[in-house]
Amino acid sequence: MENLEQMVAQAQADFAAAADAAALEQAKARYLGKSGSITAQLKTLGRLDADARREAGARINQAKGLIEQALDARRSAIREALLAAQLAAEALDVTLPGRGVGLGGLHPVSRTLERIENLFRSIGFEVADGPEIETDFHNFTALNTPENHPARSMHDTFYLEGESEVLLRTHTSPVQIRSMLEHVERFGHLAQMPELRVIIPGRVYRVDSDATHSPMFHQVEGLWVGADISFADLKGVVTDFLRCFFETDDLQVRFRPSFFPFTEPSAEIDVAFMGGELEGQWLEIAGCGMVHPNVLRHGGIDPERYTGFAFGMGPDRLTMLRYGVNDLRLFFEGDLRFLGQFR
Ligand code: 2U9
Repeated sequence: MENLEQMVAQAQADFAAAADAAALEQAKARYLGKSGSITAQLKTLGRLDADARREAGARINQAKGLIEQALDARRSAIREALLAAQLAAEALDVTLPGRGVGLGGLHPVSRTLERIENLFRSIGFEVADGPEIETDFHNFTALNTPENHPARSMHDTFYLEGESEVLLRTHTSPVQIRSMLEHVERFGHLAQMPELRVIIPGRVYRVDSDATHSPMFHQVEGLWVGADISFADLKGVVTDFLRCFFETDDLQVRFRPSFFPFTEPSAEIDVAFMGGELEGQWLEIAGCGMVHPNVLRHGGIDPERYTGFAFGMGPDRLTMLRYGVNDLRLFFEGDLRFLGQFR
């Protein structure tokens, strides 16, 4: 009979060296399998007499017990090591703060539009909108644009394919024409028509594309028509609006004579800030004027009885000035590191 103690020691060493469950099962077979060495020992018992068999049987079974114990211990150790590795791999630090879903915010130009709308609403203006695909009449003719005016050319205006009278509006002014016509239809039969006060924010289109011009951009236009509306009203409303918009009473505003087909007289509006980087510099930010009598007539309003003022500005540029941004393209690149600062 082989040395059982050596066999047990060898089995314990083999089991300890088995790196995984499969290697351990192979090692087990060498001792406890059908042709394993312990099994072979048990087979020799039949050849012994009763006393010797009892004595040898007890010793072999004790060795077998020790080997089975070592096997179980190694099995548990391998299972535990496997579990520990799995837990380590899937480790989750539940004490870390959550990443959060992140709330969206309004685009800075949308914030400017909301701000302009709210300021004008507070002095009795309505906000209106209208179609971006317009007729030549509403976009040009009703606005006193001469037949041969360069703005009407295909170099400056997008026309719908095969159409000479249907185009993408080049300003929001056609909505003002529509507003006047609607207003007259509603109230024109009265002896004294109520005042019309409306602002129109929206997208406009021009054939123009370079670093500082986009073929689509935004405009906000305003119109106030009534029995006694003067250029003084225009100056007061626009100056108050600009001081509220930029949140400073120290803003200088000047009206510089200009020309537009749809207003007479017309002016460019310049502002100068009293502090900051742009201190004292005149910056052109809008255009305005008294609505031309021909334009009032196209809107169904009698220019002998009513007058009105109108103005137009670019909210993209106003947003740059309000937030001190010096590159227009930043607004339209969609970079959240930039846009996230305006929440
Ligand atoms: C009607 C009558 C008159 C709107 C006006 C301007 C002057 C003007 C520009 C400013 C910046 C366009 O976006 S911009 O480039 N606009 O200079 N707009 S008066 O006049 C109107 C509009 C409608 C019925």
